[in-house]
Amino acid sequence: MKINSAEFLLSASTKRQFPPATLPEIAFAGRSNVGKSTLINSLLNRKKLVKTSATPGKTQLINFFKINDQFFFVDLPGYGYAKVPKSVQSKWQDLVEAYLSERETLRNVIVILDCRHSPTLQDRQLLDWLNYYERPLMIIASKIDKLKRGQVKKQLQKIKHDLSTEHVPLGHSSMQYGKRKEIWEKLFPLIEN
Ligand SMILES: Nc1nc2c(ncn2[C@@H]2O[C@H](COP(=O)(O)OP(=O)(O)OP(=O)(O)O)[C@@H](O)[C@H]2O)c(=O)[nH]1
Ligand SMILES: [Mg+2]
Repeated sequence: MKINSAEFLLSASTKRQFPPATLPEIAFAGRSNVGKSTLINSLLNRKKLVKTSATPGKTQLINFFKINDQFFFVDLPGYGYAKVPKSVQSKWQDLVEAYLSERETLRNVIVILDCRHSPTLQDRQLLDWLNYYERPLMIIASKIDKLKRGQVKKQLQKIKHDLSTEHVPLGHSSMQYGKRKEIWEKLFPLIEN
C-alpha cells in the first residue's frame, strides 16, 4: 500500500467527539502494551505518527488517523492495566464498547495479543463481544521477534486454542518487516470505498 498521507485527526473521550462516519475504518484493540500503536506506525511506515511507550496505558483516548484521505485507522486505549484506576478503566470500556458496537463505518477490528502471554479473560470477552455484534476481526500475535523460531508455531496454536476461535492468529513483529504485507492484503478490500 502506498501511503501518501497519514495524519492525526483527533482524540475522542466521548461519543460526541467521534468524527463524522464518512470513510471506512479499521480499529486496533487489545490489552495495554501489546503494541497496538506500534503496529499502526509499522503498517504506515511512520516511526512517530502514533505515540507509543514502554509504560502500559499510553493510549488513553480513541485516536483517529486519516490515511490517504481514503480511510481511518483508529487506535483504541488498551485494557487490563492494573495501575489505571477502575473508574477510568470503566469509562474507557464504555467508550470503546460504544465505538465498537455503533460505528457504522467500522470494517474490521484488529485484535492484538502479545505472543508470549496466554490470552486473558478480557481478551476472550472482547472476542465474544465482537462475535455477538458480528464485527469482522483478525487476530495478530505481536512481538513475535521475542520468541525463538521453534516456538512460534506452537505458541500461535496455543493462543488459538485458548481463545477457542476459528480465526488463525497471525504472528507479527513491528520491529521487523513482519507480516505487514499479509496484513495489508487483508485490509485492501475492506478500505475500498
Ligand atoms: N520487541 C517488540 N516490541 C514491540 C513490538 N511492538 C511493540 N513493541 C513495544 O511494546 C511497547 C508498547 O507498545 P505500544 O505500541 O505503545 O503498545 P499499546 O498496545 O499501544 O499500549 P497502550 O497504548 O498502553 O494500550 C513499546 O515499548 C514498543 O516498542 C514488537 O513487535 N516487538
Ligand atoms: Mg497505544
